[in-house]
Amino acid sequence: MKLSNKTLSQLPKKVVVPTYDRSNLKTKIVHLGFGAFHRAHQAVFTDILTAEHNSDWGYCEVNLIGGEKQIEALKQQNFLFSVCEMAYDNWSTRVVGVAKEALHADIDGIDKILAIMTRPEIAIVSITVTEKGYCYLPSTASIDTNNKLIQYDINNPTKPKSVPGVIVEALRLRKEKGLKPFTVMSCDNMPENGHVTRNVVLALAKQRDPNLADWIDNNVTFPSTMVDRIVPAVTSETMEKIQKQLGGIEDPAGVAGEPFRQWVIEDNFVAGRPDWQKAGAELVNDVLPYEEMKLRMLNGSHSFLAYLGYLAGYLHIDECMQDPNYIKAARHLMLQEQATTLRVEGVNLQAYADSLLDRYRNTGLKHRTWQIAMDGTLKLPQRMLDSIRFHLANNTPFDCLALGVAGWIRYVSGTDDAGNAIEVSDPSVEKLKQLVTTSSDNEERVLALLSLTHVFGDDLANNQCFIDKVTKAYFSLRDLGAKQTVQQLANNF
Ligand code: NAI
Ligand code: CS2
Repeated sequence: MKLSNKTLSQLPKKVVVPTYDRSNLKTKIVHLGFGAFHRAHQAVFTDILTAEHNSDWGYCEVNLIGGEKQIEALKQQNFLFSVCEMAYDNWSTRVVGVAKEALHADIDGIDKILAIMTRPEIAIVSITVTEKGYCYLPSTASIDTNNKLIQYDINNPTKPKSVPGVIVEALRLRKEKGLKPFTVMSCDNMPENGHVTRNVVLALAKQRDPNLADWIDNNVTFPSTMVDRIVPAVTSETMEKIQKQLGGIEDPAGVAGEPFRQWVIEDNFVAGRPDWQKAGAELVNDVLPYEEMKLRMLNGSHSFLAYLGYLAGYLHIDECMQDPNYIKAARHLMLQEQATTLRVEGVNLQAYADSLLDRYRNTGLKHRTWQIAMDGTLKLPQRMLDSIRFHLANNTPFDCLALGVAGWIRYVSGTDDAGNAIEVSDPSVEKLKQLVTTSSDNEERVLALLSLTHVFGDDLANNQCFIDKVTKAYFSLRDLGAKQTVQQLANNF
């Protein structure tokens, strides 16, 4: 039996279910990217707001690429889905009721999606589509005109496939109909994610019609957000546990994440917004200091643990936390090499670092190092390289960060320390493979990978101090393996 309005009453009593009248909800937000994270984060904030403060903000959930099953599941279960919180062995569950509609571009067609986005009452288009979805170049935060989806959208602007293309076409239709625009809110892990979104949307609009670009520039806002909740990809084991939580009822759209959640939002909305602050979000004028703190301390240490952990055979983050050297290195990276680069005020960064390590220890999460290691070409810049630039400019040490970059090079070279092949997943995977196969496993390999200027920029690709440090760390990884290299590094702290 599946989760639905009919089966709600059969759920175990401890499961929190929507007690509000769902028919009062109005679709005012279109969300692009009905992945694991959106369900456990923005949807939960909005659900709490509805349950506790009578909000009427409802969602149309959209997937453009991938995630067909989840959209189909939503449609079959009255748009209900469950979100479990995993605190070690102690799980709790909430059924979220704020989704009103759901569409998939490949199943329902892009016209239906655009039709909803051009309803007058749509006030916000929010986004969680991974860094890849923005079709941008991380070194410059500008649109990647070589991206296949962008090229397609330039030639087929009224049937777009990319996220920027869909937003541009929806805004064009709104302008044509004389409708007010909506706010575009990215909730992906990029620094100044609003700025990146604005850049790619404006660039594509300009290509099409400079007047449209001007209208968007003058009328649409792109607030930045800092988003945080660890929500690992759902495995069949997680699915079984979710079903157990639901007393045997199935929910193919269910997810499970850690209990912690944080959302800092730039308060810049052109057509109103839910009172998310009543559900625990923080509305601020400037999100960047918070974004940088989270991206460098959390995501930077995550990526460090992911590369060095995976190479050493640690398949999950909580396994890295069983190794005292990995803990020491991650804490050093957070406090000595990342916190020192930040401008956030009023946050106890030592307490923040310790709370992150505590979150990583959660054995309920089973967060795969492989999942975090993916898409490194789009993650390294904001997680490690901006801090490295700071250290180079200030002549301060960055041994952990250099080891993180070397770990990535070793990882994308395709073999772990036990000699097993690594399945590298990255939008630039073909280029990475080519660079690896045409370079020998020495300085040449390091230089080959660092020559990716869309990742490292011209500055780092040509900085001898950076190259030397990464090469030294790379040699240690190649000759001693990740465990011993991390141990040697940790011995110095
Ligand atoms: P997921 O794999 O469950 O979902 C990915 C979503 O992105 C799907 O809805 C898919 O349809 C969409 N997508 C992927 N590539 C796309 C493309 N090229 N164009 C359009 N849509 C595309 O991943 P999850 O866990 O939902 O994470 C998504 C993003 O959310 C992350 O990349 C990150 O930026 C952000 N995030 C995730 C957290 C987590 O712990 N899972 C926590 C904080 C932020
Ligand atoms: C992780 C993040 O997959 C990754 O790259 O570092 O998704 C991380 O779990 C979240 O940002 C936590 O908020």
